[in-house]
Amino acid sequence: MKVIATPAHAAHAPSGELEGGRFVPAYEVPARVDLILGALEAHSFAAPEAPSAFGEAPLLKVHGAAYLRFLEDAFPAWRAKFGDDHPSAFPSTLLGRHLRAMKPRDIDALLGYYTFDIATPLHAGTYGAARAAADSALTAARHLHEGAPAAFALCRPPGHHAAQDLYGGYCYLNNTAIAAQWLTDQGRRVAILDIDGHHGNGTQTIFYERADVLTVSLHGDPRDTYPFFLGYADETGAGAGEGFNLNPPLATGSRLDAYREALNAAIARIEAFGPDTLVVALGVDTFAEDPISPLALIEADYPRLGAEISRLKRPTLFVMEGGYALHAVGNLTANVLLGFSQASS
Ligand code: SP5
Ligand code: ZN
Repeated sequence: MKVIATPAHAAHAPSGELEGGRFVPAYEVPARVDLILGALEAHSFAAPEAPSAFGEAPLLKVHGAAYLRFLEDAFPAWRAKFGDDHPSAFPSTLLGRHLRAMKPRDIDALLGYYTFDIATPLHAGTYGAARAAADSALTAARHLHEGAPAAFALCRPPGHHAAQDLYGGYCYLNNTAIAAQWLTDQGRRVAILDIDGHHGNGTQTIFYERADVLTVSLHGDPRDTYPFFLGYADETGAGAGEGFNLNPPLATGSRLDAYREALNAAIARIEAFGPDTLVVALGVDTFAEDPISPLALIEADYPRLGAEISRLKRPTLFVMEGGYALHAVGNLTANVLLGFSQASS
């Protein structure tokens, strides 16, 4: 399987995030990529290939131009306002209910205009790393389009919580959606299966009113789990997209038996959609020992996830999303890919 990765992710190195009203060590850290690369090497995957630069055009098919400019300029503006001893940009005000979506000039407020949480840090290197991650997803997508049966984009920062003009959940550019859109633009029929433990709210929102891309997300019950405000079973799409979004319900704490029921429903819906290409938003924060996981899968379950996905028998692009149990993230990720490859051959 082709693996696309780049050291450029390391420029995004959050020192911490806000949790429970306190500044705690960040969960989404550069070591995640190194650990996954180490596991891939140990399992004899081919050496990773660096991404090519695709420029802004494929990003603009998914994200707004003003949003991209904001991401690029936010940290310099933050630094200009607060100085060097404020290394993490976080908003102090969010655009909540009963307020007007007026775009503020103040950088502190502008962060709150473009995000939906206060736990996603923006740093000096964030935009460059996010661009490199999107390029990784696009490069892997191009391999698929050129005939590779499977490819893995080791993206960091992740992307599935980011919508057209919204960041959050450690995500800035939606790598999965950008790759899916690019493949669609090449004339392919794409289904997205999101197996990160959190709802892929950004991906859902981006394609919500479209029938040409199917979005399916398996995740912990949003009543208990981030992102809380989207990801319910009655979100089935809107307008032309009605019927083209699926969130099979999964109880908090689910193990493999319950998980596979939801996965089977997802696979049946994807089969009925009849895609020629599958994009998997691959998060491994479904792991019982993950520090922010709502689900309870164990290590032995991960090859089975890959094997189940291979039943669809489609060219498959895996795009890395979450997974924060540092002692296991490498093996869990490699095991999904191995399970897929072994069942495919
Ligand atoms: C890509 C991805 O997996 N993003 C996840 C973002 C979750 N952000 C909120 C984290 C809050 C963690 N609080 C849970 C505490 C349980 N000990
Ligand atoms: Zn997640």
